[in-house]
Amino acid sequence: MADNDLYMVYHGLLLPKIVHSEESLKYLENFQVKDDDVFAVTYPKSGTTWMQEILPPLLNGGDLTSVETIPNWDRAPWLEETRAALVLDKLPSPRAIVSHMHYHLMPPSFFKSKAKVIYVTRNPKDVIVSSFHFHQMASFLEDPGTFEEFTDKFLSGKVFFAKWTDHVKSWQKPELGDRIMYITYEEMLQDLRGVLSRILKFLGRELSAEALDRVVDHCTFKNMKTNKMSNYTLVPQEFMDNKKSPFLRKGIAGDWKNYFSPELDAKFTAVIQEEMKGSNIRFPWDEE
Ligand code: PPS
Repeated sequence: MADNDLYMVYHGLLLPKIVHSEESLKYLENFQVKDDDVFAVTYPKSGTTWMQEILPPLLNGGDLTSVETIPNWDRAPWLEETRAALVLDKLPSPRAIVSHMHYHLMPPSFFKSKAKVIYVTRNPKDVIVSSFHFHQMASFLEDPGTFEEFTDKFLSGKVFFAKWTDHVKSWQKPELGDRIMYITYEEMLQDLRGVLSRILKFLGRELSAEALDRVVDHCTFKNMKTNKMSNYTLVPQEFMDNKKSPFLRKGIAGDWKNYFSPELDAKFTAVIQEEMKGSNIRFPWDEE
């Protein structure tokens, strides 16, 4: 059972009460999406903070001021969180907005708008390792227990934002046409500049080669880790204890191999494969 003191339930999703409330979800439901809004949608631990670093400079001609002076949660706010009502209406357009929402829980105005979406996926095995450490360092999340216990919760969807497979499948929406672009965390690791060029093209924007180089350099793991506006060290230790596990922890692909026994790997893979059956989505990690 999930801890009622820590989580609220919204349309079947467990949401941490520290940043979600009845009011924040009403705000989401009534939110007026603008045609030039750009959303980065992710299942938690798939590259949200990275996109909060990438999108603002791509949308404002390469200016790094906002990523150097404004915390990530105010620079590209979560649509569903309590900060949204305080900052989103004041953000200059085009706005970068992030969300962990499943597709059908987006506000009605989203479906009528032309707003674009960048959907970022990460190997669920690395997602769960990242999430396991996050649950250990964040006092507003349930104690994850052992890695095996946490895997069971993850696979049964008894974690914040529910099942990874449901989230990913919910955003496979051909009707969104050229409003949506799919990228993976792993592609960003392999060729950040290439992915940023693709994002610029998708958004119909351009940057000089030098400006793009500066953004790419700023968004490397090494540089983000030392950026106070993005590494969560501004959050009091009682809420996030970066000494237990830094929020920007390892920033690599394949760390799951250090946590999964062969048996756990077989079980995890079988459940994910079964639930993804018939979805026609192929990910780079499926071949591993
Ligand atoms: S959250 O809580 O949903 O907002 O978390 P999210 O930001 O989606 O995911 C956190 C993981 O993303 C890693 N990260 C990066 N990896 C590589 N390069 C860059 N620049 C980068 N920025 C964030 C972060 O380290 C978390 O992954 P782990 O595996 O825990 O290191």
